[in-house]
Amino acid sequence: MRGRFITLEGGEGAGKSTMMERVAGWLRVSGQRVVRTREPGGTILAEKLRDILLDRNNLLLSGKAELLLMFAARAQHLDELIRPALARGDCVLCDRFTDATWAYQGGGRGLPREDIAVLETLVHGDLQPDLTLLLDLPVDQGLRRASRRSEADRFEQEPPDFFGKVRQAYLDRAAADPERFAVIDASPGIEEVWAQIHAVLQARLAP
Ligand code: Z5A
Repeated sequence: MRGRFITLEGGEGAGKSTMMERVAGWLRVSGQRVVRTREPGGTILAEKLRDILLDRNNLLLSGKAELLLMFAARAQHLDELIRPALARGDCVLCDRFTDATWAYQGGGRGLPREDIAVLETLVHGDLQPDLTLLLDLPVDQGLRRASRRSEADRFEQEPPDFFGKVRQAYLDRAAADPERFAVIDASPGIEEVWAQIHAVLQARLAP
């Protein structure tokens, strides 16, 4: 039986990396082998594409090229890491996946939904995450947190309006598929956010 595929999503500074650690710990304690990974990236080749995508000097990268590079990285990631791990029965825990493309390239950049849908089908057919934890918080709060952490990458240089559209696109996707998504209020402190996620894991994944 294939392993579980779990993704974490959210805007800038939502706390995905912080919560990945705890989710991975919970899964291990509940007896699962866990493969932690991220997008764009997750394999040597896909991480090279990530470098191009996040490099703040690549200001001329077009929206269409950005979209294709996201899916190129994803195709490599799926073939080399995600699908083999799921086939072994491992649980794959991934920081962002195609919902991020719908949110950033679809919502933020306003690229055509039909183009994203075609690439999604081409690259992962009907493979979708079993559970997506969407960490939601107001844009200004997330940007403040992210700015404390590191130098802005190419996406983080976008105006607040861009991130407002990203947030809305995520919330729309979650509302359209409540069975897969769990929306987490990521605005309180770390322990409170974890308590919400822990409750979702217990309710949806506990043996
Ligand atoms: N992207 C895309 O456009 N299309 C796609 O298809 C995909 C991705 C897959 C990848 O960046 C970029 O690629 C991303 C979208 C785009 N845009 N950007 N930038 P990423 O995912 O690697 O980086 P990120 O989204 O910017 O992650 P982040 O800023 O590192 O956020 P995070 O992982 O969600 O947050 P964190 O590192 O856990 O926390 C940030 C800081 O806040 C840190 O100091 C924490 O200690 C603190 N923190 C965390 N939680 C809390 C709480 N609850 N209270 C207080 N402080 C907290």
